[in-house]
Amino acid sequence: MDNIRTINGDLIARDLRFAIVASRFNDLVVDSLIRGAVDALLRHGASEKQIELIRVPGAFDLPFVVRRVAGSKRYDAVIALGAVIRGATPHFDYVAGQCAAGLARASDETGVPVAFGVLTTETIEQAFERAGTKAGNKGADAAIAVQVPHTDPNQPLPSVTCATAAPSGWIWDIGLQTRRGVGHV
Ligand code: INI
Repeated sequence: MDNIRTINGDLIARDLRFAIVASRFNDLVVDSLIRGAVDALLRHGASEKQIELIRVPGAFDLPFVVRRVAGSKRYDAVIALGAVIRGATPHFDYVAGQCAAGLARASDETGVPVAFGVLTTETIEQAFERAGTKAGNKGADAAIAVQVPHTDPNQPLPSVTCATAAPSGWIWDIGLQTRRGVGHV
């Protein structure tokens, strides 16, 4: 391991502008995700001025708004938050599927990192467990995952950031697109 060139992403939110786009549906859960995301950004050096919150009706509506927000050039990264909870009909699959695919597309099309902080659970209990109780806070995880490393413009460019934050050690996994190819951290 000692001889392997390693690039580590910084967990530093200072100087970055974040948009949190969050759904109102299941707002008891989503509001906790928002609190987790904001708290994570502030603890990593962001100030409240660097964060804007945009609400949309439901998770299905996230991609449309996230696409516009990401394309606006006002933000370095977008954190999409929502909660889709399975009901008695196949509705869940359409809402969750379109939401995930649309958010990935918004990131691809704009080159702006979009974190997927949308819970997709079988029950309301599972959703609460992931919104600040026993299974952590996926809003906070999403906020940490989306921070892009600061690099010199002449250095490897952070492009689509596919960062995953491991809850145990805040380990980063950041895809960096370099001018010469793709390096993986
Ligand atoms: N939206 C959610 O965010 N979560 C859900 O669980 C959900 N369910 O189950 O229906 C949901 N539906 C609304 C949907 O996201 C749109 O807001 C609506 O269809 C209007 O476009």
